[in-house]
Amino acid sequence: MPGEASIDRVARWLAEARSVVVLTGAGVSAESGLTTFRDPEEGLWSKYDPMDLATIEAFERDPELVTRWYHWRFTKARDVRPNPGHDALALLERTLCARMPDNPPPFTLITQNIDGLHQRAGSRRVVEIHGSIHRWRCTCTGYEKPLSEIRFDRFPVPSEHGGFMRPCVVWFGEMLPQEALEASFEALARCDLFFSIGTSATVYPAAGFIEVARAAGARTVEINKDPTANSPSVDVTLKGRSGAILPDLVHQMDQLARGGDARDT
Ligand code: BV8
Repeated sequence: MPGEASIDRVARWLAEARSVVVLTGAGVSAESGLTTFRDPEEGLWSKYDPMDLATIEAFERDPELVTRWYHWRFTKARDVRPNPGHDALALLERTLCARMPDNPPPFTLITQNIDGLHQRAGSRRVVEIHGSIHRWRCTCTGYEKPLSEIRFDRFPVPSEHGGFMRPCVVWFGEMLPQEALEASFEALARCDLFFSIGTSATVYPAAGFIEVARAAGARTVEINKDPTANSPSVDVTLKGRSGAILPDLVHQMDQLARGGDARDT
């Protein structure tokens, strides 16, 4: 865990902030039991690199393999639970939105994750910039269906229109959803506090969001168990597990907001 002084300093920033943007990556779901993009996969999938599978080329080359991978990732995400890091971010959203007017938006959660765990923890203001494994669409018509309506009795899954069903996720080389990009840049341009949590900051354009926030005058904080490309330039790095740091941080902010001293416990 990082030093109490660092957490207390960031808790004071949170208590003073008018508009907070949080960017999360696969590291936030790690403590729920989901492997990150750069940790080795388990078992059958250990010989594959997610960076190779998460591409339109891989799907066109071997739609069965890629469909099986996403079905395996979906079943993993379905069978795990949000962890205390997800819960703390949902509580932070509720606390800030209850305390402040909606303009500028008090809290925006931008996630690179497709697992839906933030929403299951109760987060509402979630921008899924890399899409969601819980929605699939026809490769011919683009017609979307919730995953609950997909029958995985054949791989790849045929669509009713002569194509296949694919997950509504953004593969490398594909454009991000325009609406999600616009929502992200609008929140970043107005924020005064930006968090990068559980992401290696290597995938663009998400990895560039911190610069947009900094240009808007925001203070920047990184929460990660390891150093990242962002570490040299953020204002504060809280080194450690997000599932441990976030609950403490939100608790300290709440203590301050109630007029107590951060470490009154
Ligand atoms: C695009 C969905 C237009 C699928 C994913 C500049 C601008 C724009 C694009 C590019 C550019 N330069 C290069 C590009 C192309 C490319 C890119 O960024 N490539 C990289 C490799 C250089 N970008 C794109 O293709 C994007 N498209 O911009 O279109 C375009 C296209 C081409 C060229 C120009 C423009 C689309 C990118 C989206 C790809 N889809 N996911 C799926 O999930 O299957 S990305 C994928 O990686 C996941 O979303 C994942 O979240 C994301 C990033 O990884 P992280 O989340 O950071 O996960 P990672 O494992 O890397 O790190 C985990 C971190 O957590 C680590 O630091 C670890 O230490 C930490 N951690 C672990 N446990 C914990 C923890 N921290 C705290 N607590 C813990 N307990």
